[in-house]
Amino acid sequence: MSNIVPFQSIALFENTFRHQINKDSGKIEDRKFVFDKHFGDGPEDLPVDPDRYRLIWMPGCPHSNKAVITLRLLGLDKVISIGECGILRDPRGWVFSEDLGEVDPVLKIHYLDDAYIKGDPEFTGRSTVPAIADIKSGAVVQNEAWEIPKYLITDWERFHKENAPDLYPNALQEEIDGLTPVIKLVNAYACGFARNQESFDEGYKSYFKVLDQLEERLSRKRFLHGDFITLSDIHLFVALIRFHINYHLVFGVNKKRLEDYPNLWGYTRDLYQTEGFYEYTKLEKIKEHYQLSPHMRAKLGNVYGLLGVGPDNSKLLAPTGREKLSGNPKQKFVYKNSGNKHDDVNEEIRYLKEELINPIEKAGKATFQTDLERWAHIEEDTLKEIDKRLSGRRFLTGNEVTEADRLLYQTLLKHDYIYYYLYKLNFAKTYDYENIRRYEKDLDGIEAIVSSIDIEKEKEEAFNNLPDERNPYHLVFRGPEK
Ligand SMILES: N[C@@H](CCC(=O)N[C@@H](CS)C(=O)NCC(=O)O)C(=O)O
Repeated sequence: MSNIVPFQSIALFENTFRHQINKDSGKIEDRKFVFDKHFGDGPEDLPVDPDRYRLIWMPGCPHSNKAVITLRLLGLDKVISIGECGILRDPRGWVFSEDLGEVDPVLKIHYLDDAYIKGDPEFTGRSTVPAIADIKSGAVVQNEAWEIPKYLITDWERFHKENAPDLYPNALQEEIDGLTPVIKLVNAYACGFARNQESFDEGYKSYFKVLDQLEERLSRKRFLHGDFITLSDIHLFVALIRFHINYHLVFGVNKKRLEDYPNLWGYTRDLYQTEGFYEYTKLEKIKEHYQLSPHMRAKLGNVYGLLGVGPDNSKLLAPTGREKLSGNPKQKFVYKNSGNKHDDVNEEIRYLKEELINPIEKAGKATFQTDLERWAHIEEDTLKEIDKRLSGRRFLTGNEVTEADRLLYQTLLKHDYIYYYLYKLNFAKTYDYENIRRYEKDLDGIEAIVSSIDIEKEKEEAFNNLPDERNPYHLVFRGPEK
């Protein structure tokens, strides 16, 4: 996407903030957000229905980032789809500029604002991300940024993936809720958007005061509440990673860099290196959003639309050593006990069909990017879950080979030979998972299983059955080598 966008005047920028600026103090005040109903079973609640909602995010935005990380960690992308706005808004707000024809493929709108107006025809505020839209009506129904992650954890629990992490454990809820106002103080916008020196200085002081407190807290604990990642860490992470990439440079919170705080720096990297976090923390997009958005450029005086060259993000992947602070160094999450026994063959076949084969088929039919990502992630989750289970047992339901193993064996082969290539499900080969590899080798020695599938023939058919436009020269890939 081109970064050359019209430079908007500061007056236009101020106008878009009209509901947030207190004209007397020059400070940005909290707005009341219009769409803040709960999800639940009550008559006033938004129904907790699968396939009914679409979470709209914008990768630059910290609140969007935390909503999507939470959704992903819980495997809720199976029932709630994700739509993505481009990182540069125009005067009418967020645009689906990454999609074909710049139209969201599900809501069929160009501006997110149109979904806000469907939600409230009188709506005159700024349409913000994240926003959850009801696909049926096309209307935004929820946009409370600090609450969306919590709603996904609590109201949507019945749809969490198997063995989803417990991000808001009962025993910690009070502590987590108590820490939220502290995390809210990690607010670089107070400086970045300040309109006079006094409020800039006030914001600066309060920013580094809270960072000092958190630095100290994280010298004793791996994560904010101890050994495991919780909701609080998601809230803090999205603010710290932006401090590293942007706020220090362009918002003027420059007493220290994130790297100058050993604990906060290690902590941010520890989280960044966690699945669920890194896929949806798009570093380049974050950088471009803050530095090149017309309204930010106007405010920050980036007249020429230049982009800072740093920071060096390769450092984000270096080992952190923070596991030493944990009583459970190998585990970053605490899991709810799902109570699934997995010893019933029919139940196991149902599980494979629903959680593995169905997502694969949906991925194969995807016609737009966020849809492919969604089903690929679900397949990935299931393979990881199966890998975990196979660490404790020889076959799916125990020591005996069953129909379920036959189905899984065939699906794994097809994944590696066919779906990986034709459906672009290329996050891993099944043999990259240690326990699955052992399991496949084991089954390779069982004639009844091996003879149940001729994978070369299946592959040939899959390539040849593609419509002409998907395989214009009727080629069949020759690999992979067995
Ligand atoms: N609705 C949100 C606000 C979230 C928010 O401020 N999002 C920003 C992006 S990080 C936004 O969409 N701003 C609208 C704009 O810049 O036009 C809340 O509940 O706090």
